[in-house]
Amino acid sequence: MKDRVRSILLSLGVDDVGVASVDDYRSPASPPVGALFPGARSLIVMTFRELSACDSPSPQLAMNARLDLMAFSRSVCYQAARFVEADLGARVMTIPVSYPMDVGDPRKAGIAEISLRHAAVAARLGAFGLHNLVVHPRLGTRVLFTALLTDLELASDPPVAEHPCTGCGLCVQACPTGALDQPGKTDRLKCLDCSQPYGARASMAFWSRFGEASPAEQKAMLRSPEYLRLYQAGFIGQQYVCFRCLAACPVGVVAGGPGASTT
Ligand code: B12
Ligand code: SF4
Ligand code: SF4
Repeated sequence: MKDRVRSILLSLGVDDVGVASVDDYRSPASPPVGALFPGARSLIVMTFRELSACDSPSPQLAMNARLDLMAFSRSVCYQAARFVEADLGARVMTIPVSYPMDVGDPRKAGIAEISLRHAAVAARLGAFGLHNLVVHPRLGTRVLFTALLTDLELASDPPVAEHPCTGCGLCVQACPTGALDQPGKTDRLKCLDCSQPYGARASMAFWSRFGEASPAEQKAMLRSPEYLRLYQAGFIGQQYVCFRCLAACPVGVVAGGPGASTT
């Protein structure tokens, strides 16, 4: 059964697939799986390789590749879910790359329904590196994850042979805001302000200043680069302008090509 699921997912374009029994998924900050899907037994975790556009000095091109990957992985995840329901007769829920999240509840700030890093570790697709991201032994850290939560009973995959993070520290040094300086913890707000500068916090700051400005100042504010960037984010959705911890990790990256190519 597991081999059949794996081979269908690989044929859809997933770069690697791992399976975890729900009992092996341990993410202390996340909600219990049973509260999301009573009767869930397994997580099928999909790995998608980032393009080398994450090396680009152009945030627009780097983000465009991320949007491509998010659209592709969403489509593949949905197709995989339909296969599991229709062909295997199981119940299934799809886990998104990031959004939607419960952004209105301050107790859940930065916490998704399922932590895909913990799911990937449970599915033996890699291990946490010094940058608190998961490093895949072959594809490195330039990967995103999605997952299916299902009531199919599947055993966890065997563990990865070696810890893929060498401890070189390049990822921590690459972070422009020191968000990774404390081992095992990402400073969420430092990272957010740097990597997603057109998100909710920036929007709130803009509109607070707008409310207190004179009519002439308001007119100027609506023609400012700051407003135009927030406006674009409003219809594109969240935009990352920093990929440095992810791009700095040498694991799985072959030097010497036009940009970096992965094995
Ligand atoms: C919210 C969120 C964020 C928040 C972080 C909030 C947080 N503390 O997790 C912010 C905006 C800061 C963020 C930033 C980034 N994110 Co983000 N994010 C998410 C999201 C949507 C939810 C994460 C979550 O639920 N966290 C809550 C719980 C799990 O966190 P936690 O228990 O506190 O665990 C943390 C620590 O305790 C530590 N940790 C836990 N156990 C262990 C064990 C060891 C040994 C170590 C060393 C550390 C460690 O690592 C965790 C990270 O802080 C996930 C998608 C998802 N559904 O999982 C993507 C996700 C984690 N993000 C991802 C990425 C790529 C990024 C960025 C590079 C941005 C970008 N340009 O893409 C940066 C990297 C920041 C970094 N180096 O940590 C990827 C990671 C892929 C990978 N290879 O691991 C994910 C999985 C998206 C995806 N679908 O692939 N993200
Ligand atoms: S995404 Fe950028 S700001 Fe956030 S932790 Fe990584 S390097 Fe630092
Ligand atoms: S850059 Fe070095 S320390 Fe950071 S995750 Fe990769 S191998 Fe580990």
